[in-house]
Amino acid sequence: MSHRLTQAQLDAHWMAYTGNRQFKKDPRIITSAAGNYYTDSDGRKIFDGLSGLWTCGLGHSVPAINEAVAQQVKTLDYSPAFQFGHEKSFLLAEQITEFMPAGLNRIFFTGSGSESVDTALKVARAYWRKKGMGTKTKFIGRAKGYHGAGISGFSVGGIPANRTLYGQGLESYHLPHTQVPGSEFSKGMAEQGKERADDLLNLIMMHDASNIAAVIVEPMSGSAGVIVPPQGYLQRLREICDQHNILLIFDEVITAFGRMGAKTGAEAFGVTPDVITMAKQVTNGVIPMGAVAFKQEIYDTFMDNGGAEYMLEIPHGYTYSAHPIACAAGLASLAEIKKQGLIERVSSMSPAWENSVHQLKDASSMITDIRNYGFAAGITIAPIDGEPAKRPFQIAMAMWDKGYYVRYGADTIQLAPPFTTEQSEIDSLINALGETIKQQS
Ligand code: PXG
Ligand code: PLP
Repeated sequence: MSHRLTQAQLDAHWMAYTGNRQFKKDPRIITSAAGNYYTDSDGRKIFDGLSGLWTCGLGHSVPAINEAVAQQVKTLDYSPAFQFGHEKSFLLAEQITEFMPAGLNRIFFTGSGSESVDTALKVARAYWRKKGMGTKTKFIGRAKGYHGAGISGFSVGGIPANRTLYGQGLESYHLPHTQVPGSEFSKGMAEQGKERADDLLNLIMMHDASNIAAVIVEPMSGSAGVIVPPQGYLQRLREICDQHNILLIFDEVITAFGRMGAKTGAEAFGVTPDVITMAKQVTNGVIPMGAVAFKQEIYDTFMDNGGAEYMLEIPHGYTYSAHPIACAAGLASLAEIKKQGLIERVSSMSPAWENSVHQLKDASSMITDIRNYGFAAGITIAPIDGEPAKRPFQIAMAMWDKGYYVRYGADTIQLAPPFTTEQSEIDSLINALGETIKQQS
């Protein structure tokens, strides 16, 4: 408790997705970060078991990114996002397309994952209208999906706690999630569950494809606790969307740029959507930035139907779209991922990661499921009656006290260490977590 904040200062900040009352009684204040570790206000070193919020795969305080940001602040701190450009946004757009599946080669910049989702959904509606199919306005999301905190994101999102307070959203319907009985403790992609994609046919029957603009799913659900797609599931969604002329959007805010041991979730799972949303890892979390990759035909539809050349093809964008400092951070971050070979590293280390996390099964009968892919894992903890979120909270707090930051959400503990993590760090993280869960039993 060596921080210097007064109660009034603590109270002044209404913190995001935080139990404010509990936090302000016992604040967890982080003072610095370097490599794979934070330092807190007591001077303790804490392993970053979630890479920030799935943001910092390169670890913290990466010299090349720091240098690029420092240079950019001194050279061009801001430049207007509308009707004027600066070179780095075009360079970064081209860099991003190198990470995207072939054909998704038109990049729109935003300030966050939530704005990326808003952008993808607005463009989907506008695209159909440009093609003379303006009735295609409804969206299909999925149970347990997370698509950010905007009105559009909570509408297509499928985590009940994120929806109950907010009344009506956009007209959206939801596919079932893919955690089917019998798939517990699957390593990587489960064999069961593909048939849940066929529920899309029921929704199409109910609403008609002429009223549906897009299906949006995370290729691997992150926030709800690392829900890996069953084998063949995403392929089936793609097939149905093609057959019914519905856009398929992959929300890759967590999965793009290496977390899956591939450039994208699309690449990892072998399915190419029409649109990919991204954020987080694009700047290694150093500066807020999001982006959306569109297949060229979508972009061309707007260009070909844009009216007079001086007119906007789409009235959409953000003050901070393609912010020069974010672009500088993005260029440095993506260059560093390539230079350090981190996607290959995650891919080659993920079998060892998988073995380590699945060893937790023996730690406690309270663990009812373990899921993994790339450098991500979700561990489901049997709930205390009526308080499903309590045990994960207690486990995460006990881990923090031991020097490990892990994420808790609903009934799960989530792990997503930096791409630079050593096997010895994985071992110590998993040992500490096993011990902690045992102690809570
Ligand atoms: N889509 C997906 C798939 C996400 O994971 C967003 C959109 C929204 O991004 P912004 O930048 O607006 O927050 C996200 C964000 C967690 C956690 O602990 C996950 C997110 C954010 C905070 C916590 O799982 N994902
Ligand atoms: N609200 C007001 C009053 C504004 O002037 C603007 C932008 O000019 C916005 C909201 C949107 O802000 P942003 O472009 O950062 O999303």
